[in-house]
Amino acid sequence: MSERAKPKKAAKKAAAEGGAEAKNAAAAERGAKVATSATKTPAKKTSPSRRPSAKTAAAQVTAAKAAPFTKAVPAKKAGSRSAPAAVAEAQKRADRAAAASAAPGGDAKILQLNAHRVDKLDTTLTTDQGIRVEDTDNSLRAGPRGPSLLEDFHHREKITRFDHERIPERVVHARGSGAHGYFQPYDTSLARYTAANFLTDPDVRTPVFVRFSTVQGSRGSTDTPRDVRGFSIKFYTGQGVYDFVGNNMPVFFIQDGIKFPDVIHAVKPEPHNEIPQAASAHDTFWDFVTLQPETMHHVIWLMSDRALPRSFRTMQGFGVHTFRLVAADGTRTFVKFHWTPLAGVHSLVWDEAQKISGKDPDFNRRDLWESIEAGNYPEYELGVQLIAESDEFAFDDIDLLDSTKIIPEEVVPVVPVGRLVLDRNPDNFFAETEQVAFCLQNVVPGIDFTDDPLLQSRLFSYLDTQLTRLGGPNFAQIPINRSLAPVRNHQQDGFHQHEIPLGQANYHPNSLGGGCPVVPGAGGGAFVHTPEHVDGIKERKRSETFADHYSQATLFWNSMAAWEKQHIIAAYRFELGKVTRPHIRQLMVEHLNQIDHQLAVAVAAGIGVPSPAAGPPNPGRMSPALSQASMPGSTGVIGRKVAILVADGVEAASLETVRDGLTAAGAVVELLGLVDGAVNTADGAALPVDRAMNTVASVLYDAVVVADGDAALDQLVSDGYAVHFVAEAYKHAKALGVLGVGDRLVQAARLPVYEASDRIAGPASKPSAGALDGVVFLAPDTDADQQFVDEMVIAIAAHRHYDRPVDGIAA
Ligand code: HDE
Repeated sequence: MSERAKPKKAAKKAAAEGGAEAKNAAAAERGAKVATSATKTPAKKTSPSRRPSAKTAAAQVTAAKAAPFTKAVPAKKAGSRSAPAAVAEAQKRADRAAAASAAPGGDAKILQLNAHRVDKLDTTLTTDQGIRVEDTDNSLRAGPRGPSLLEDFHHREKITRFDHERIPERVVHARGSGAHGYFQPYDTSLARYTAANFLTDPDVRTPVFVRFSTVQGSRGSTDTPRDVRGFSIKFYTGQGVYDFVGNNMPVFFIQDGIKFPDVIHAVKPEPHNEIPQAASAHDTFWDFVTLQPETMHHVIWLMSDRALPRSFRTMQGFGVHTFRLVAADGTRTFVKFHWTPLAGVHSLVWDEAQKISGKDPDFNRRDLWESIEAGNYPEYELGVQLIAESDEFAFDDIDLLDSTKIIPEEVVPVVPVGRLVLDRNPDNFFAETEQVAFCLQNVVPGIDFTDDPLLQSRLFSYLDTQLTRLGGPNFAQIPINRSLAPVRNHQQDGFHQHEIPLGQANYHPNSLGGGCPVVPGAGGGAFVHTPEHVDGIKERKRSETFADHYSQATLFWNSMAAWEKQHIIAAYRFELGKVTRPHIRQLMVEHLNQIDHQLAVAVAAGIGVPSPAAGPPNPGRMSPALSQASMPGSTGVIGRKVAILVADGVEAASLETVRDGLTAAGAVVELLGLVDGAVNTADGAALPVDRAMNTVASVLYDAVVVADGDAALDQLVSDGYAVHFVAEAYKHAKALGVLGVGDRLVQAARLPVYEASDRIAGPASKPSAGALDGVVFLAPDTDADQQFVDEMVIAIAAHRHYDRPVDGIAA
């Protein structure tokens, strides 16, 4: 809607309507036709089983934390801080207009982006000025062998544009992958706590853009380093843009943002030689860590499997800080945000992660892209931990403002409130994923900050960094960053201004512009900073309540399954084993001794450091929810990748039963031949393969099946690549399916599979179909059936089988 179209007394009118522009939220900018009310699409509740229902959880909170939640807060009278009904209604309409309609491709953000999409199909090559180009392969020259001429504007423009294609990469989180989707609350249960409509109206589907990232590496670095993962979500709500900028770990290295440049300098490649890329296993990181013990809790998370997500689909997201929810009546509640993937929380093993870095450095990015293309939409449940403001000091050992601490779920349950679905890949990496600008300060009414000193520092940093990265202050106009709610203010000019503001009045207050844009005031749906009494002495001092740096690291360690503990020990040994200064290793062992003596002893034994004397006693407290074992997921084998190894002479019947059965269960199954093309089956048919084995590797799959057929096995057992493929998959604890004489490959790989179980003494006594530590056999001369497929599904869905004795396997 043009400003010019407004009547002179627009100010009065807009005020009377409580922000008339809000009605046009989604269509505002370019007259795009958007339904003004969203299709009713109640969210399906898909909460993982371990989650309490909103009701029971609320009851638990009440019981655990007592009254404040349950106290009915008297509704304020008209004229108080709560928005007038008309404003609320207008806001609701704006939300719905901004929300996605149920039809794919019909959401408001897509419509907004459509206006910027450029299709090159059936077009003619032009310069940036629209002048048709005669020839783009030969520069203008004085004769075919003569010098190029300066007047060749097409040549110069083409080269100049190329010279300036790069923008500065993000100073952290440079490597990332993005996807579009939507968020939808399950019900109105949060309405008591927040005025943010997108969290409380189950009819509203809010379009989102999500970017996952690693922290340490450069833009072109591998997807699978040992690292924290970023989990950022831009919500295009009817109340404006809300940015959630979180990580896949619920705590952070430092307590005060002023230390951020230090921790990042320490972990990034070292300054003198720019080595190592995307890795924390080097002296400067561990030097910093050992001298800054507040890092200990986050570092043990970093040493855990959480730092090696199998997929962006299989990792959690956390807001890390305590934020606030603010209800329409002003009631404030502390909140911690959790995202839990429906596919479960699953990780790679470290050896695998390192190999993937070479075999497919785009592993996580590719997985996200391919999952969405295949319709296996990544899905996450939003859960909240709610703490009444009056309970701020109710936790003896946790300061809510300290981002190195969690609140265990057993103390305050996580209440499921909605779901996030990623269902569309970006059209263009640079335009969307690279240019998206997340800013922690982008909040909408109903969400507010706390005094967490880490959070406060971030409130400055994100806007500031975009100025350099995106070349000026107008980055919010870049299509991927544009709000769906109307943007009207007197900010102006600067690099890359895309709008043409009309009228004379570029200041407030004004009469020349009819007083517009109107300042709606607290009652007009505006964001109001939560009023809070502040009193303090100006000083550089950290609160005493931030002093404990070890007890939650101990809590995390105690909560791990045995295999998780083994992986953590191995990770410390690996990382510290790369540290060249003995005094740093020594000091780290002393810190570990504060966390758990056995952990310290185990790590010391691997890095040539003397075993420490007994440390402080471990109180043994646990939080079972911290273990990945508690989050197997509910989507079975959907999206899991399975390789079937084949060669000429393969028995087709069993193979096809297994392939079709696993595909029907949602797995992505690929036939790998020794070479590409097709293999001849035992009955003489040509069976196309998907890839040659040497173009991939077992590390790129979740499970491996060895096909049946004597002639096929003759070839597979004499091919080192095939033998290694199976051995490596077994070593990495993956499900293995062995059809008939496929067992010969298991034996060629010298897998200790038979010794591994009491149930089976040796190959001769194999059951006709049976799983053994994730290895499922089919007896020779038997056709695979549904039972075999079902057992494979169970074995694959379990993700990994860490009880296997794998130390002796050379792979
Ligand atoms: Fe960030 N962080 N951060 N961070 N952060 C950035 O902003 C910063 C912190 C996180 O996909 C930068 O746009 C400071 C915690 C993610 O584009 C920068 C501090 C958490 C992303 C910045 C922190 C995060 C960033 C660099 C300490 C988890 C990627 C590029 C006070 C809750 C966003 C950019 C994307 C990116 C600053 C700590 C998450 C420099 C100063 C804690 C997911 O502004």
